[in-house]
Amino acid sequence: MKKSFLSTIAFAGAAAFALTACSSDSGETAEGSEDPGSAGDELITVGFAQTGSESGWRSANTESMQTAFSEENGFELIFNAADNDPAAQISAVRNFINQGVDAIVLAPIVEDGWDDVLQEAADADIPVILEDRTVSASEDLYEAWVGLDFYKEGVMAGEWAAEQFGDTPTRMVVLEGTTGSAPANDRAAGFNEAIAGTAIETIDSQTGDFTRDGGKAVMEGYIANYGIDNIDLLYAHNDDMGLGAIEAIEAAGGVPGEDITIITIDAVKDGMQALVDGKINFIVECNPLLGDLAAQLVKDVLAGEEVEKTVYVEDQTFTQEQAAEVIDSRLY
Ligand code: GYE
Repeated sequence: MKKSFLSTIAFAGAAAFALTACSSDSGETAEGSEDPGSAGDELITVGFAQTGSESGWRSANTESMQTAFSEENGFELIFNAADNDPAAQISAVRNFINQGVDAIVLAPIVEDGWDDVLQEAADADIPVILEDRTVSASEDLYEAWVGLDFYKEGVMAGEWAAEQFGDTPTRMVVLEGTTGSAPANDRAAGFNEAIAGTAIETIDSQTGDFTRDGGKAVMEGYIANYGIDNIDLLYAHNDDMGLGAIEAIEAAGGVPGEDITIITIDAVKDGMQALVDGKINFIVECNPLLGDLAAQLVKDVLAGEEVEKTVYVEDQTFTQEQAAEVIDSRLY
């Protein structure tokens, strides 16, 4: 049955070359910003609407963005973190429009609900660049997106699960990311595609909101309902929820990584350490260092240059041995 995954892999692989462009579109030029960013020019004012600070991935992403959008690089950054509240994030973007920023960078918490405010930005001639997560709104309403292939991440996680458990009846619980977010939707879809036809059964799947506390609380519920002995596999949509779940398993007297096999996504430092320690069994990377690419897109769009509409950054996967080899040289 693993062979049936090949078409999925081929499809996902085709979409995931590092920095591969899927389509291109000409950027709009903001008024009065000719040749932005070169020496002697005024700073480019960028409003960045970040999701919040829910995870280690998010901390690394925020740092990458703040470093890239620095004054030395020609930017004045107005930073907003919405604490994972979609309505607050829409308000933040509306505020950026009212302030008349040169460009808006958005890491959308959820996919839906962006049509109106993105249209308002377009009406105000303020270009919008998406980083990290995607939106369901029309592509015409933003200039470009840079991020990761969440579907492929799910496929890679699911393929590993299928290899490990294949025909063996396996009871799996899932810790989903934020409901309605692109990575939660796509990581679920990719994983399910990859395990289709195996004997892996999803016995429960709930959101832990991408946080460590959320993952711990939901895992406590799973343990209370099913018992550690009746859970074989945990798929967590990010490292932090997996790390929270590890706390819950240990508190209940279980051995994470042995009693329950654990797969997570991100490959941030704490996750990689848990993998080296044998508490997590497999991690799919999700690279948070998107700042330089986002900053370049903003400069290019404001300079009226044609930019790629979709910019993918490539991810890799780690087993325990692979993690041990690279952990000291990881940047996040
Ligand atoms: O995996 C998770 C974070 O959108 C890719 O958001 C990002 C996800 C990341 O909270 O840790």
